Amino acid sequence: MKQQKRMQRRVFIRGLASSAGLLLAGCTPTDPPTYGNVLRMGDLLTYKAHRLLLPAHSLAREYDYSDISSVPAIGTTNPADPAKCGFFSDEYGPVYEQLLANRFADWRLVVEGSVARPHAFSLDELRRMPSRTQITRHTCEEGWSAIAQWTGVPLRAVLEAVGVRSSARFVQYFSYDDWADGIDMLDALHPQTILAYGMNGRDLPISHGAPIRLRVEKQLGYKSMKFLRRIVVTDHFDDHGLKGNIQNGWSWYAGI
Ligand SMILES: Nc1nc2c(c(=O)[nH]1)N[C@H]1C(S)=C(S)[C@@H](COP(=O)(O)O)O[C@H]1N2
Ligand SMILES: [Mo]
Repeated sequence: MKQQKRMQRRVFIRGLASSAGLLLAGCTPTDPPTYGNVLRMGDLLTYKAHRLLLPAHSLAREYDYSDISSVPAIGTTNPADPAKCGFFSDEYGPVYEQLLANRFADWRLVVEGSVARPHAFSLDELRRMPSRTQITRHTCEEGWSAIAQWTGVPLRAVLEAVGVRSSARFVQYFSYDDWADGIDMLDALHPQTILAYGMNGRDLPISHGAPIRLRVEKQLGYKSMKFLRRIVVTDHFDDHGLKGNIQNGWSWYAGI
């Protein structure tokens, strides 16, 4: 159903695309481009306005224990099961099933790209790093929001461990249901941007992205990718083509 809506929107967007291309000629090469997509031109303005006006690392509101509410599990709730997966991957679905069978002992988060020391982190390694716990509101683009407590390692600590090069501008991330997305370095280094392995004091449940999901508290819920597989630091923007959000009708920048 959702897939179908996205398709219709994509066709509409394509129709408008050619006329908008000219208007965007003024973008710099490192801006998140909108590829001449009229509906996405506002995103670039939002992005630029947020980056100009908001203090770089203003915190998303944090809540009290008593504010925690139930969080629906939506989108993919198990990448190994085509029936519970928005975009089941023939390549990574079976891999996830194996990892699940071994309780993620063999899971590794590859962190590579524009870094000095690429590394494949085990779950134990990440758990041994400094941790942060935060109670925040998850806001879904579909109109609901919910509050939960998340525990994990700040992405900043992981990036420091691999030694991000000074030319790096973006952090791209990939999941076992074969999504691809990215954030700029400002959001990547934000203190509340964490690789979460805990939710409400327990291990992150499968349906919410086990063993690790990203939490990007300054953007809408879909940027908080579940079932993380790989992270790539890049010097340039990447929209990830058909696997990314722009061509599926979603904003690349979804700041709130
Ligand atoms: N890998 C992956 N990450 C994902 C999704 C998904 O389907 N697959 N859905 C996104 C959307 S739209 C939302 S609102 C949240 C839902 O997280 P939850 O299931 O923990 O509520 O995850 C986001 N991250
Ligand atoms: Mo969402």
